[in-house]
Amino acid sequence: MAFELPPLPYDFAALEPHIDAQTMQIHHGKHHATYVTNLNNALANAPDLQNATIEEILSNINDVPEAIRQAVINNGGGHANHSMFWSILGPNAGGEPTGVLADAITKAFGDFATLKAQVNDAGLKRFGSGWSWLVSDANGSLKVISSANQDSPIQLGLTPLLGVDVWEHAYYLKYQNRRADYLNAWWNVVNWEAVAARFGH
Ligand code: MN3
Repeated sequence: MAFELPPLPYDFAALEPHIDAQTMQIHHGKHHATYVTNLNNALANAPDLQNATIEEILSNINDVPEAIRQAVINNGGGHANHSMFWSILGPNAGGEPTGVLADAITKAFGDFATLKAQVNDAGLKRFGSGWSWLVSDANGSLKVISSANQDSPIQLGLTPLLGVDVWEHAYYLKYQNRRADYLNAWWNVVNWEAVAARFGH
C-alpha cells in the first residue's frame, strides 16, 4: 500500500495572515506531495517496508537497506514531518497550552516564554534547511532540539510534539529573509489541543 498525501485539515488561507495561502498551497501540494512520491519510489523494491507506518520505518531506520536508506530518511522524514506540521496548526489557534502539557513545559523550561525562546533560537540557528522541535523522550521529559534537512526526531527514539519547518519554502514568499519574523508569527497558529494529544493527554 503506497503512502498518500494527507489532505490539509483546513483551507489554504486558514492560517492567514501568519502563513499565507500561496505558501500553504505550494508547501502542501508540491513539496509534501513530492516527498510522498519519492518515498513510494524509494520503497518500490522493498515490499516488506510498504505495510509499515512511516513512524515504524523511521524508528528502525538502520533496518532499511543501505541503498535506499538516505532516500527514506529524506523523503520518509519529509512525509512524517509535514504530516505532523499540518496537524498541529490551525485557524483560531495560538495562545498557551494548558493541563498536563503546560505542567510538563513548566517543569522542563521554567515557563512557556522560555520554551518559545528556545524553539525560536534553535530555528534561527539551524543553518540552511531543517526544523526546530519540542520533543518528549521515553520518560516523558521535554526538550528542544533542531534537525537538519528532513531528519526526524523519531530516528533518535524521540516523540516530536511540535515542530516548526525552517526551510525557506515554509516562509520565503511572505517573509523573505526574515526567518525570525516567521518564527514569531508561527506561534499564532499552533493548535495546542493537537500538541497535547501527541503528548498523550
Ligand atoms: Mn517543508
